[in-house]
Amino acid sequence: MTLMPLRAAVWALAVSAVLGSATASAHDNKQAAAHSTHSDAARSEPFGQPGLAKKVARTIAITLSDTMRFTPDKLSIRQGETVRLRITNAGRIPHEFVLGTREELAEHAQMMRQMPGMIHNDASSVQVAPGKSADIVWQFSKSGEFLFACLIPGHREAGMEGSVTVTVTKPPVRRK
Ligand SMILES: [Cu+2]
Repeated sequence: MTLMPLRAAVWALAVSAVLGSATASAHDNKQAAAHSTHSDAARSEPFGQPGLAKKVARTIAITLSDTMRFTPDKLSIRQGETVRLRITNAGRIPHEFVLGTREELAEHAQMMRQMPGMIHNDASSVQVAPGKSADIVWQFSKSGEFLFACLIPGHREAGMEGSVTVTVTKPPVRRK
């Protein structure tokens, strides 16, 4: 359970930076924690790790819409592949893209309900303003089934969720 407090702290920092002082004061202690652990930001997650731009194998364009959908909403990735997710908000209201395990997203959604207006911005999540795009470069170093969702209250519930399948690829057969 060391993961969640750290992420909570990082997000609280982002919220403090964006919202007014009334909210910021409530997060001062977490803000300090976020500073002290900031160098951990590039660590690996159960669903992979931040990728290097020079290792990007392909770019996948994902559109976020006010109909509470991601297009596409299913991604297929080979284990080890580094991809650039180019996330475009085609709607008129803010949306976000948060990548994670099913369990993590459920916990994050709970936090969002407690802290409305919270902004997700770290290596595996981004909030995108209407008409804007943002990139996430991610290496899917672990196989499995993962999710992405918009955790703005009400959006995921309305269907704003997608899945990532990371498949193990066999090493190439070497012939002599
Ligand atoms: Cu949304």
